[in-house]
Order: sequence, then structure tokens, then C-alpha cells
Amino acid sequence: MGIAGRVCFLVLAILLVSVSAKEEKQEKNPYVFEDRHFTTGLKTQHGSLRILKNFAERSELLLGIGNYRVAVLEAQPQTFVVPNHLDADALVYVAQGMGTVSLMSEDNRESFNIREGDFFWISAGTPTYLINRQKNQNLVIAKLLQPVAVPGRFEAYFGAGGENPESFYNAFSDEILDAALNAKSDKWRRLFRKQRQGAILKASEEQIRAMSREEGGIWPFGGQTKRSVINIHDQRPSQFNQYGQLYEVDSSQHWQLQDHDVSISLANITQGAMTTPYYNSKATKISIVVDGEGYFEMACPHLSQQQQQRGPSYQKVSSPLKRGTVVVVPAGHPYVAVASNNQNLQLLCFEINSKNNKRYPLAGRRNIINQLEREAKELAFGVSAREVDEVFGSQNDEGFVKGPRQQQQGRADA
Ligand SMILES: *[C@@H]1O[C@H](CO)[C@@H](O)[C@H](O)[C@H]1NC(C)=O
Ligand SMILES: [Cu+2]
Repeated sequence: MGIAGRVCFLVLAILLVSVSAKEEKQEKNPYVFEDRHFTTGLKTQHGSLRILKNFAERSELLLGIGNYRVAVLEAQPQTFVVPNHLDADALVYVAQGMGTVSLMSEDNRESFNIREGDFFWISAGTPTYLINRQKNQNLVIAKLLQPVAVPGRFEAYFGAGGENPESFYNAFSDEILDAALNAKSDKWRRLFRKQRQGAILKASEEQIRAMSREEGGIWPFGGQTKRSVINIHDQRPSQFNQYGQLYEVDSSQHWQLQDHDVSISLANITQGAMTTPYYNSKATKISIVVDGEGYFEMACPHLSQQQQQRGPSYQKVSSPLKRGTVVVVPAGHPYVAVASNNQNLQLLCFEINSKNNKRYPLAGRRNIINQLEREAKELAFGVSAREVDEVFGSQNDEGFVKGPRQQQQGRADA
């Protein structure tokens, strides 16, 4: 083999090793997404849009939510996000801060104030802009996106802009713009070249004040007069005890959630406590840590190494949770989340395919084992029903329970 041949061989070998190492890593735990699984969609001196990698590209086990994307927008104090539209429907949750959002329909504009805990829907194609009204706090917004043009992919389209953000007007030929705008070409040329500061800009205090007004209170789309913004903290918790609270808004409470078969919830798990293990019957959950630390465990038949003829076997999937970690919990998978001993753990969850979803508790007062009849308990476990009852009848709390005394930080497959 000549030098060139040897170099080629070496390069190929390195490539193969790195590809297989990468695949092995992916296989091990495709359900957890950290900082490195985000790409930068937008970045300026004053903020950024980070986009979570495509689920379907990460693992075929995530194909079921392949047409959903997650993105996080962060805008610094007193900034303006230039008007744009997306080729995706978006469920938007305000994770931190205060701002004002403006949505345009064909003949109307609605501007409304947003604060932490608010969520609202932006239909695909709606021209949208927003400001961070605060003087000393970043505005952080988490979005669940459902692309409408290319499955699993979405793009932002800026009209107002110049070189950066690039205005799509610049893609048209001069003759077309001359004719369409009916304005002097030196005028429109200047207009579409000036802006170079990027899509997230610093605004003056007066500009912020002027844009902080709410306008056009009625939801302009489809003549609906229902409130377009709901605050998740205004809900009554659906599960509540000293170990935590769960706030949920399901599709029956919000027509856009219903249309898209999505629900949204916020779990506040008290430090040192955990959720009862449970599974969702139909919904796949995308869970984002908004505050605190802890870990989760999940039972997954897909990742089990054991090849068994006699029936399924389950792999423990586990990982530490910290602010910004995203975890996907597919339907049917038993799962538990544990808060650290020093801090509450707050999880924002988007549940996809949530219509008629049921949450089946695997421990606690109303667990599924308790409902078995005596004979079924004895046959299934091969012990007396009394023994089964002793085990599954001892936990009197439900929803949230006291956590493990000794916390292992969910290292297993991280
Ligand atoms: C979370 O729970 C704690 C009590 O453990 C409470 O003080 C706090 O206000 C709750 N936060 C939210 C956002 O519900
Ligand atoms: Cu699985």
C-alpha cells in the first residue's frame, strides 16, 4: 500500500470508529437531550434561538414525534425580536420574564403582555414580533413546533429586515420589486440593505414603553373571543400534596390545544420528593427542566440488551436532570422523576397525542395493581393476594410521594 493508500485507510478507519462510537452512544439513551443536542437557529449580541435536534434523526425510537421540534428563545432585557413568520404551528410557553407579543392577521394586529407561566398558540405563517419589557431579566420562551411545509423541519421568514436578518424581499428581482412596490428603486434598495444588527435588537426605553400596550383584545383568528393566553399558575392543581403539585391544561380547556391534540403541564416536585411511577396511555411527553435538579428513571423494552425468547425485558434508562435538560417519555413507558434534596424540580411538559390520554399510577393509593381481583393477583405474582396487598397497599400518598432516602444521581446510562 502506498502512502496515499495508507492515509486513506487510516482516515477511513478513524471515520468508522467515530461513526460506530457515535451510534453506540446514540443507542444508549436517545431520550435525553442536553445543551449539545441544540443547534443555533439565531444568534446576536442580544439573544439567541436554540433549536433541539430533529427527533427522528436522533433515533428511530423517536419517529412517533418526528414532526415536532422544540426551540428555546432567549432575549436580553429591553430587546426587540424582528417580525417574522414560521412555517410551523407553535405552542409557546413563557419560562421566564415578561414581554409583549404582537401577532398579525390579514387585517388586524393583536398585542398582549406575557409573563412567566403564560402559554399561547401561534398558527403557522402568523407574522409575529415581541419585546422583552424587563430592565434586568432575560425573557426565555420554550416552543413546541409542528412544521407544516417540510416534515420535521421549519424555517423563519423575515420580511422587515435588510442584510441581517436577511429580508426575503431581497430574493425577488428588481423588476418585480419595482412593479410590486411601485416605489423608486433607490428608495426600496436602501430599505432592504440597511439592517445588519440581526434579528434580536436592543430597543430604547421609549420604544419599549410604546410597544408595551395591549391592543386588539379579541383573538383575531376565526372570530374566537376566548382568551388566547392562559397562565398555567392560574389553574387549580390536578394533583397536590406536600410532595408536589401538578398544573395541567388539557385540550378540553383550550381550543387550539384540542385542534392539535397537545396538552401542557407543569410539575413542581418538592425537594427530596418524587412523582409516583406512572405511565401515559397514549401521550408521548416532552419534558423540559425549567428549574431545579434531580434525575429520572424509565423502563424501556426497546433498549434492552437481553434477547429473550420468552417475553420482553426492560432496560433502566436514567439520567440526571438540570435546568435545560429535555427528556422524551414515550407512551406506555413506566417513568418516575425525582427532585434533588436541596431544590424543587420544575418540569414543563408538552404531551403529544393527548386526547383521551390516561395516567396510570404504578404505586400510591390508586395504583393499577390494587385494582386486580384476588385471583388475578395470585396468578400473576405467584404469591398470596395478602402479600401483594401488603406491598401495593402501603403507600398512602398519590401523585407525588416522598423520594428515596439515598439519592443516586441517575447515572446509569447518562
Ligand atoms: C413549588 O412548590 C413550592 C413548595 O414546595 C412553592 O413554594 C412554590 O411556590 C411552588 N412553585 C410553583 C411555580 O408552583
Ligand atoms: Cu422504549
